[in-house]
Amino acid sequence: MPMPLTLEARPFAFPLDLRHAALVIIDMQRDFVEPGGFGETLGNDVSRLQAIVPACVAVLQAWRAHGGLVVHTREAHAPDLSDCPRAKRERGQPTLRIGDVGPMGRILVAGEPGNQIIPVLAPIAGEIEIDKPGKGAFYATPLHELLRSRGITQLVFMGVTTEVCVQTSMREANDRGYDSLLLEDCTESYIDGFKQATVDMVTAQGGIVGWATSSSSLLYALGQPSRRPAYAH
Ligand code: C5J
Repeated sequence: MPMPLTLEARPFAFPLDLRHAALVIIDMQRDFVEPGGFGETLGNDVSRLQAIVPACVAVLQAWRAHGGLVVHTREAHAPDLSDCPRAKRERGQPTLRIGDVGPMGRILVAGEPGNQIIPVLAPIAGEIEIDKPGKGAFYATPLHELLRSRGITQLVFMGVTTEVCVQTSMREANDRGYDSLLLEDCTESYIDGFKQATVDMVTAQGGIVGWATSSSSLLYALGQPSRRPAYAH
C-alpha cells in the first residue's frame, strides 16, 4: 500500500503514513464504559459511551491487520493513591471516590476489575499499555519516549471522554510535535454537545490542535471499499 494515504478530514486532508503512525485508544476501560464505575459515580449515563464500541472495534481490527502500532491508555492510580492529588479525589460529590470499593473493585485503581479495558478492545502482545494518573496520556508517563523511539510522528485518537482525556491528550501531543487525527464516531462524551464542541475546537483555526474525520474515511483509505464515505471521490 503506497504511503502516505490521503484521508478526507477537517480542516483539510490528512496524509496518513502507517509506518510513522500509532492508534491511541484513550481509557476504554470498564470504569468509564460500564455501570458501577467512575463515570457512573459522577452521575453519568454510561450507555452513551457504549455506542461507539462497534466503530472502535472495526478500526482496531483494521489497524492491527495493517501492522500499525497500537497504544492503549487507562486512567489509573497506584493502590496507595500516592499519584492521586487530593484535589482530584475530593472534587465534586460522587457517590464513590477514587480508591473507594465499588461493584468492580476500587474505583480508578490500577489492576482492579473496573480498571481493565473492555474485553472487545483488550490489548494484545506487542501493543503499548499506559497507566496514566492524569487526564492527559503524556503527563507522568513514558509515552513520548516510547513513541519517539519507534519513529512515530502521527497519532490517530479514539476513546473517552472526548472533552476530557481525549482532548487533553491531543493537546499534549500537539505541544510535543505530533500530528493528531480524531475519529469522531470513535469518541464520545457523557454530556450532550461536548463532543461536537471539542471537535470544533480541535479543528478550528486551520487545525490548531489537529484534524478530525470518521472511521469510514480511515477504513476506506485502508482498503475497505464498502466503507466509502459519502464525500469520497
Ligand atoms: C474523565 C476520561 N472524564 N477518561 N476521564 O474523568 O475522560
